[in-house]
Amino acid sequence: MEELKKEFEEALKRISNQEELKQLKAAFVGKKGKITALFKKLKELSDDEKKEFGKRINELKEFVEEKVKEKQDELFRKAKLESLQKEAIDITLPGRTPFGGGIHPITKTIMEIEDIFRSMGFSVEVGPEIELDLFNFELLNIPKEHPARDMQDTFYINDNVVLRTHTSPTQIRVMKREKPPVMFISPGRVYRRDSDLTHSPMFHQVEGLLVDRNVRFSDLKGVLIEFLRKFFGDVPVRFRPSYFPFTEPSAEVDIGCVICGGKGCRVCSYTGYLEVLGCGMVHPNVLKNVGYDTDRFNGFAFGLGVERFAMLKYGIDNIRLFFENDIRFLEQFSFAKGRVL
Ligand code: 2NL
Repeated sequence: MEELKKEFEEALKRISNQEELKQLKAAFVGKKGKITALFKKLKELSDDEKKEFGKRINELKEFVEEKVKEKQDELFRKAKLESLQKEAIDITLPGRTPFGGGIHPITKTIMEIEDIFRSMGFSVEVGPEIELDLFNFELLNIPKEHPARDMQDTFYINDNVVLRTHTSPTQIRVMKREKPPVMFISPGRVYRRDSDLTHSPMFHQVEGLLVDRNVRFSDLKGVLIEFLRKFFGDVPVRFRPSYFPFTEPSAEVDIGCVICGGKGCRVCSYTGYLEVLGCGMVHPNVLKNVGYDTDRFNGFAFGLGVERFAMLKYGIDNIRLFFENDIRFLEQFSFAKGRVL
């Protein structure tokens, strides 16, 4: 037994992992173990000897089991420590900057236009994109034979319902709801059956309307020149006579080309000017159609295309970029772009 104990202690010193320990344990106290074998020899002894030897074998067995348990704990602690050291991560490394999302350039442009007009006292009104033909055309003094009403140009839901082709019907709704004076802009999506390099079937407009007593064309000029200078900076502005069914007189507004500075380039077709707005004094028929008294009230209105404003402001040369949602385009408007957190 003393030899067995020494043999066990020597073997235990050489154990370096759980597998070896398991084998060692089996070799001594397992079913076919050396100590287990001693128990089988007990029956060859007398009763007194049995008692004495039985006790000592049991003590040896308990000793071995105790040492195995200690070794097991030691091996476990060692393995745990090793894996902790091996899997350690350096938490002092700076993290990668996540993309923070951003505001779409069209939304950004609408927000900026809204801010400028709010600063001048205009409020903001929105309306439905699915509209009555009555509000989209009829009450705006657009006659039945007008080309804009053609199936070729307008998305018809049925004879009386269309996808709005401009945001003017929202202005009709507000005027029918509120007594004059009114002073607001209406931004939003509009739809036309047009799709090529420079046209998208869905695009965005901002229209403005002011109705009050004694409104003059010079009021319209003052508001639009102030707006354009706030949006584009210090640029030349010029008004040219034009025609719209819902305004009389009507004008189109040009600014000096923001791409070439007026020298002439492809964007301004070598004219030095860019057309950016349509406007005019609200046609008396439109005011009458919403129940306004044209002896006491008149007004001005204007409309602009948001995509065009955004393209000129951010130097974008293709309208499709706004609608393709290519991440490489959009991330240039992301909050976190180029910023280290
Ligand atoms: C353009 C031209 C314009 C209006 C829109 C308007 C609205 C009402 C009454 C009268 Cl309710 N006029 N809107 C007036 C003149 C021009 O837009 O070139 N838009 C992109």
